Amino acid sequence: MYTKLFISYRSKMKSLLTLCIILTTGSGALLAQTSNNMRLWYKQPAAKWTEALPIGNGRVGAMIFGNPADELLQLNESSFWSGGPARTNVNLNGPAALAATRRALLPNEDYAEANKQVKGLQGLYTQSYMPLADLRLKQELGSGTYENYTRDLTIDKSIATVSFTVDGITYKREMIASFPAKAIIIHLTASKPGKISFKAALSSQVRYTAAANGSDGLLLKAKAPSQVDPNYIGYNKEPIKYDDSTNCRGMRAAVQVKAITKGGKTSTDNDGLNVTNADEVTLFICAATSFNGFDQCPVSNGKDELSLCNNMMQTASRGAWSALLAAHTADYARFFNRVKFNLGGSDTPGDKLPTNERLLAFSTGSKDPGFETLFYQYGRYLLISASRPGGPAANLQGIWNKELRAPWSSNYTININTQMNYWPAAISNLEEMEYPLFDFIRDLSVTGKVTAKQYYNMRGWVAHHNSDIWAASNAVGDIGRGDPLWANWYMAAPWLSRHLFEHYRFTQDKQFLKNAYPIMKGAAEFLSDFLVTDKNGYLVTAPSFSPENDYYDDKGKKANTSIATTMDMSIIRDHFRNCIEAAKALNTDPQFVKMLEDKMAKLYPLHIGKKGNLQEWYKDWEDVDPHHRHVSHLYGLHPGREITPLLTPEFANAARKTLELRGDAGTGWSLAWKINFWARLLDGNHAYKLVRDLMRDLSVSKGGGLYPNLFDAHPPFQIDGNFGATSGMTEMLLQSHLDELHLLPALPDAWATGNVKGLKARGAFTVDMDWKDGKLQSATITSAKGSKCVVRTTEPITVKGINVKSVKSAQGDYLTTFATKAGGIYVVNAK
Ligand code: FUC
Repeated sequence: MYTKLFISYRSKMKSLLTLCIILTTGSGALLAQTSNNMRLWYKQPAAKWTEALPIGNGRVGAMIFGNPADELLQLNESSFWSGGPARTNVNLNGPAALAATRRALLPNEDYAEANKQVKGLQGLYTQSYMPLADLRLKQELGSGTYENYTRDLTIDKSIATVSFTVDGITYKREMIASFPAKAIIIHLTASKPGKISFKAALSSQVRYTAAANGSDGLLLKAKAPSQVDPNYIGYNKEPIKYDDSTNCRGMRAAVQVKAITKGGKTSTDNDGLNVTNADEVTLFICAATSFNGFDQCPVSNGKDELSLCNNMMQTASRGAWSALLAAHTADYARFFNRVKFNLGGSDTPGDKLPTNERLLAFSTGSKDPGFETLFYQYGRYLLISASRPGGPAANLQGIWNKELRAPWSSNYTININTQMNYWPAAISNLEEMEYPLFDFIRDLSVTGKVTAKQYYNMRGWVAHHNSDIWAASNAVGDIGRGDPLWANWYMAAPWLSRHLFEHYRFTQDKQFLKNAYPIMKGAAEFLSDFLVTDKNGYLVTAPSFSPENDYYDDKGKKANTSIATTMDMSIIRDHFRNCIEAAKALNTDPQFVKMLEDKMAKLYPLHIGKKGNLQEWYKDWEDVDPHHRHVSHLYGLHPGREITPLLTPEFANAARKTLELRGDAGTGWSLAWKINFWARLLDGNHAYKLVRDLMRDLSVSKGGGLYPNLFDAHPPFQIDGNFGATSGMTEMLLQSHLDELHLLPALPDAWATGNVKGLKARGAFTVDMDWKDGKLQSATITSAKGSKCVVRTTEPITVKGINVKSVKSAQGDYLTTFATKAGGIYVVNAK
């Protein structure tokens, strides 16, 4: 998967792997550390998929139902998608459609006509992320009546356990998705010898064959559809198609299962794999696909999934369970343990209640800070489990999907959702988990260059609101059948590129920036070609959208195609600024910088509307839906850095007004975004209200909320809300987007006392903090690269061993500046 582009993180991964091996040998200590609070647990098997528990190693994932006599592991492999490499040349009418759209918009502002013409810029829909297979274990359990049932997921070790007693015998299944072993492993035990007997069988919803593989295993061969229509498209008779020819559409996949037993015996027949009277069983599950890169034919030039899967199985199944578990835990804990977050105090009802009941109690008002920190860490668990270097980026459902036509194709929705997946990565000390996103951006910049040329006849690269593993970059909509409201938005390239620049800001890794810069520049080239001058001399975008909202135009008509929406202009300002800073850091491209600076000065500015809100559109039009889930015009507040109460108080007040008018309600990810917004407005109590709103059982919440397995509900399940919440909660504790370490910027009253360890700040700093009664007590700042450190606090501070002066800022809090050394550790205390 890697190309030469991001060499610097490849070499980092090598040292990381070495470290994992070292840790593996000494992992006993790690195993002893599980905190009681770091688990989800239940008293009954999952009746629904959203009650099942997710495990994953970034590539293979499973949803575990935990039924004693009929266990189900619903399996996924992250590269298993329908279709094949993105099609080009499907619509060569783009440049003409763009010209017609622009004629309608400028200077006549005929928005209805523009809405019609802009459809001419659409191409095909993206492909869909596929479910892979189901593994069922029908276990023989004497009388069958079970008691003492529990199932849990321990998120600081990444292990799921099911245990129960039947006829006085205690049975246990421990399950892991191991990154080092490249396998899902189930370890079955019983409290009496010879009592483990079950039949294992594999099946799939896609085309497949399943057969015995020797006397101790199974092999499933699957084929993905050549085409899957999005679930919101109903006009095709055959929404799921297969192609058995050698066309490059429809990858292959293989799944192997193998049992290693102590005692008893194994056999296979037409119905599956039989294990009889074993004392202990280790069951291995490996999977591979023929996916060979976004631009490679997965059929004739596909990877050899059968031998890949077989090799993985050979290696994994050589290991003993205890060693496999230790290696897995060490590998996982290496990432997970970097951040600790405690809110102290009483954690009633805490872990004593099963998670579904705990969620209900919390939804109706219980104070349970331990539940908040569990949910925070669950976001980190999910990111480590769904996104590992070398694999694809986490999609709308991470890697967990049970449906052939999943909601919104379980694809990459890049008008917020995919980006939100990665908001917690850098700040919550999981920078490596973002590498798959960087690979994806690189791929998208390749297809996006073709799209920029074919559809717009412009330089650089462009990407629209949807993509897939094939890095589709065109506007979707089936060449004119989609609604421009969502289909035609084209600002994903600069939005995604900000992740590249932010990675540099966090790590100060110049080599990474050097590799990323051409991609950032390509996105800026497209924008600079795209900008046109309006009648007042401003540089504007036309057409322009504000995902996925519409407005009433001057004639009172509903429209969505606009000119210079606030989101467009905010993204462009943000991206040009990032490019300028990147070029300066690399000491390169002075002419390009000059061109960007010139254009920056002429961009259509932010406006405050008649209601005191930040204007969303070119003019102060009314929204069709004033409570719309997208709050795109606040891009400059978050994830951008243009609007802040500290430096642009007027716009910050307008942003606040916008949020008040929009209201707090929303889909899961919308609530999550609002946590981040309120944190950036430095209003901890309002941010906390949104945390509580998001952490509600669906039976209590009216919009977004949580399922019993704490997956975020749009509804339906969409994982971005989990990640966006972890990001927002981090932003409440530490912000650094203004190149200063703002400690406890939005601490809510409910989090009056606590501590956090291991958060990351721009400038390559790691920050630990302790606070009491709402006030910072002490902090430890570790500097990796020796950057200048500016600390913002509400009270003056001292820095041990350094003579510093806390200067009262214009905003009334204190700024303390000091030089750091690479590797230096600085202890800060409140005066
Ligand atoms: C965007 C959002 C929807 C949903 C979808 C996957 O289109 O507007 O709410 O999250 O992505």
